[in-house]
Amino acid sequence: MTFRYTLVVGSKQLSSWSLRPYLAMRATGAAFQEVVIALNRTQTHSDILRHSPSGKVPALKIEEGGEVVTVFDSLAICETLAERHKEAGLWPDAPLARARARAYACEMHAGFASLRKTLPMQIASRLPTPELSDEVRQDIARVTAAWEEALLHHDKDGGFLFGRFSIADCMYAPVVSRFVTYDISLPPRLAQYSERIMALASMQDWIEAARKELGA
Ligand SMILES: N[C@@H](CCC(=O)N[C@@H](CS)C(=O)NCC(=O)O)C(=O)O
Repeated sequence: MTFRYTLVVGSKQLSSWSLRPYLAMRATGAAFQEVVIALNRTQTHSDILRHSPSGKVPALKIEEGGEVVTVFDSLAICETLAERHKEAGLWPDAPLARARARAYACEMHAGFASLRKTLPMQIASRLPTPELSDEVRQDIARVTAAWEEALLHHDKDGGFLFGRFSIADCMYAPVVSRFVTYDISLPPRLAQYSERIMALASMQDWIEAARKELGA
């Protein structure tokens, strides 16, 4: 059946939630149109509501068989893409690795509020490290411990958290970018992982678009 995708995202410099399904979409190789909504403007909310009933981006519109379905929420979009494009292998094949990868993705989706607040995504910028509270340090320690543990098991299989690039990597890619932006140093294995994520063609394209938003 033929289908058409439109991915609605927020400003690329800022919208960490939008980056996640964008990377998943790019990993499927499927064609898609993109609508970028500028965040932090007076009209942002009404602009988003024209596309997404949740009033939040990202949203994925799927036109198929005479129907248009809007999937909102980053993780729901990633899950939908994984199901519709099984060949992309967006979740690990092995059931136990898949279970762990899901736990990683959900932990990111639901948590790390202090880290997200103190180190907001500004993907095309390089900024001084701000004062880090104990809560932020705890978030950083938990993220880095989780990455270490996954990479220890799977590094040799492809260099991503669960070997092959997966939704777990999509979910953490904005955190990788925050560590780069705010110069948070990482141990060698994690620094290599960070370089691998930052070097993805999809990530580079997103960052280039963010630079253009800044007029750089
Ligand atoms: N849980 C949602 C969070 C989405 C979210 O908070 N998106 C922000 C942009 S990154 C947003 O749409 N903010 C609305 C606004 O700025 O008016 C998801 O995972 O997609």
